[in-house]
Formats: sequence, structure tokens, C-alpha cells
Amino acid sequence: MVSRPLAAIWAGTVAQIDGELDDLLRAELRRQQTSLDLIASENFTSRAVLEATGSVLTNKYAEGYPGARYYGGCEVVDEIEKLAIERGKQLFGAEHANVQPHSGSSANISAYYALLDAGDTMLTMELAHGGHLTHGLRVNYSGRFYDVVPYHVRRDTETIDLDKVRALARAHKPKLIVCGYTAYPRTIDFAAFREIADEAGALLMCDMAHVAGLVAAGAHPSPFPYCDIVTTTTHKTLAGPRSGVIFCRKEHARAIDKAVFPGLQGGPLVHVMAAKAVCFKIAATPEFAAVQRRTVANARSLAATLAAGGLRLVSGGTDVHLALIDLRNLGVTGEECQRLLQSVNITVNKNVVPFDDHAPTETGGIRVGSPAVTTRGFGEPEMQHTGELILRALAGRDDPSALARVREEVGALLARFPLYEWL
Ligand code: DSN
Repeated sequence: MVSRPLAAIWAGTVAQIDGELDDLLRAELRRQQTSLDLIASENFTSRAVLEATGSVLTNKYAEGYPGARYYGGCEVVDEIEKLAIERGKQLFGAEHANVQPHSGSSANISAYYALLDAGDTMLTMELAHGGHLTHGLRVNYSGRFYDVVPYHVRRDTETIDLDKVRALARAHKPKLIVCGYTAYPRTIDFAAFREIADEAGALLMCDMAHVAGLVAAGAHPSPFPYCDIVTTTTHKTLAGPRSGVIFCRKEHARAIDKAVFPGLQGGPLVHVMAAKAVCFKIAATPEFAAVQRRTVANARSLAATLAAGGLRLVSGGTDVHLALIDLRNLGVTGEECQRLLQSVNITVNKNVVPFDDHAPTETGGIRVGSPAVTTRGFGEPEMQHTGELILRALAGRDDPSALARVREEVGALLARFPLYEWL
């Protein structure tokens, strides 16, 4: 298919032409197969999503939007982008969708660029209490270009202090209020946020990246009836490709589209838009909804087991796919716990907990999530077992033979749930 000198190389698989990379790809596959993945923002995507992401669509430039491109040859990609848009709108009941953002961060930044001017005020949850870098962290674009007023969780309940959010909104009259978090174990009261936004004359945006799959399945309240803008990633609970989407009400459609392209991005990743289309199709199935419900039940089981074993859960529990564990009374930092669990092939991430004095590189806690293991097939008995293994690893942290037994049990547990056998 390709000019003579290149033909053999072009037709070669990674294994055939690049042994070094092939070894690394195999090592990562093996790592995923043999690790118990509790990172709340990760998942195992489907074969169809992998196939679309690895398709020839990666060859195509398509700056612009369907029917209005800056390149020829876009007749097929127009249909692909329209398919992704329509399926996304249908899945969530949205008025408008832009499926071009490369990531959740690009989606958030594009939304701000569309709605705000530099120096405008936005009211967002502080990162240390569960927000995100792009929700106004000082070193992020969002924190440098906007006047960010942070809100927090209450010290006693560790849930969002809505009275304080209301008071801050009244005092600062933000142009935008952001809800939706990366490390908040409770459901979000979107109706209350809408009321607060209306009272302050603010727009309301939800970054639903973490709970998007749950929302699609009705396992978490939907932000759509209440929010002007909803951004998401597609690779977390949604289990699609690594990417982002912006949904909005019709009146913001033009501004959002202009902000994404030509405002902040050039050519969209057409192969990833195709993968988003298939991701949305899968997310609309009853099978996917059942897994999302199980994801929530599984997180509850894991959290309950950890709490029964003496660990402190931030806010006392979870309603979603993740729990936040406060380790500060154990004399173990989040960083140490992450490393300890890694040594027994359980993957978690260190995470600051509200009112944490530890540096973000050290942290006083860890975040655990159920999406990846639930996709893999775990049910509540396996989650309880996982919780017991974590407790045993913590209790036996200075006992190499206890840790070796835990590692062995992790391996045996995972062997019952094969992953990507067809790869
Ligand atoms: N980094 C993601 C997470 O782990 O929650 C958020 O973008």
C-alpha cells in the first residue's frame, strides 16, 4: 500500500518493527492484568473503544465543525463527529455537545474561556477539599487568569458547606460557580447549587468527570436539569477513551464551540471522537447501567470493610464510586500507604484529605475507587476481600512474610477475573 522502501515497515506490527516498545506495551498490559486497580479515576475500556482509537482516523485533519471544515475530505469524519454529538446529547439529555476537547482540563479551560473574561470571579471548591487543578489552583491557568473564591467542606461533617457557598456567592457575586469534584465521596445537591447561582446571578457549571458514568446510568443525580454547562472526561466511570466533552444549554453553544476551536485547540482527534461515539453507545445500554449501580454498591462495601477495620472515612462513608481514607491517626502518610499497597500489587493514589497539613506530595490520606475492578467483574464479596487485604497490608507493614501472603492473595483474586485475554 505504501511506497516500496517503506512498505514492509508500514505493514509491520509493533512487535515486528520495535521490540523495545513492544516489550513496554506488554509490560503495561501485564501490570494492568496483575494489579488490583483502585484508582478512582481509572477504568478498563472496551475493545471497540481501543479499536476506534487505533483506527486510520488518526490520519485526518478536520479543523472546524461538521459541514464547516478547513480541510477537504471531511465527509466521513463529519458523520463521525455528528454521531458522537447526537449520542452524547441523547445519553445525558443535553441541548448541545462539543466532543472535540482533548481532555477534561481542555474542556474546563474552554468553558471558562467561553464564559468569562480575564479577572472575572468564579466560586469553586478548593483542590485540597476535593476540587481539581483546573478549578482555580494558583499555578493553573484557571487560578492565574480568574479571580477565584474557594469554598470548602465543613470541618464537622466533611460535606460541602452549602450555607457558606451561599454566603460567598452573595458576597462575591461570581460570574460562574463550579461544582463537581475529584475526591468528594458524597452526592452533589445540584438543585441547591442552582438556587445559589440564581440568587447571585451566576452561571452554574458542573465538572461531572468522576461521576459521568453514574449519571448516565441514573446512579447519581443528573446535573443537566440544573447546570448551564457540564464538562466531563470520557475515561473515568464512563470507561471510554482518554478525552473530554463539553455539554451546554443552547444559548452557550456558539461561545463554547468558538472557545474550543479556534480559541484553544486546532485539529480535533477524530479517532478519539469516534471512540467517544462508541463509548456513548455502550453507556446507553442496560448492561452498562447495571455495572454503574454495582460500582456504587462496590465502593460502599469496600468503604464499610475499611471502616469496620478501624480506618477513618472522610465524611463517614460514600454515596459514589470512591472513598477517601484519612490515615493521619495511623502514623502512615498517603505516600507511604500508596507505596506499601503497590508492593502487594494494589494500586491507589495518595490524596490530601480536608484540613490536611501534609504536603500534596505526601498527603494524609488515600483515595480508593471501584470503577476499574467493577468493570473487571468484582462484586461485593471481592470488594470486602479487597478491604481485608488492604487492612492486612497496613497491619503487617513491617512484616515481609505477611505482605508476601497478601500479594499472593491479590494475585489469586485477580486470576479469577481475567482482563484483556484477547490481547
Ligand atoms: N487526575 C484526575 C483524578 O485522578 O481524579 C482528575 O483529572
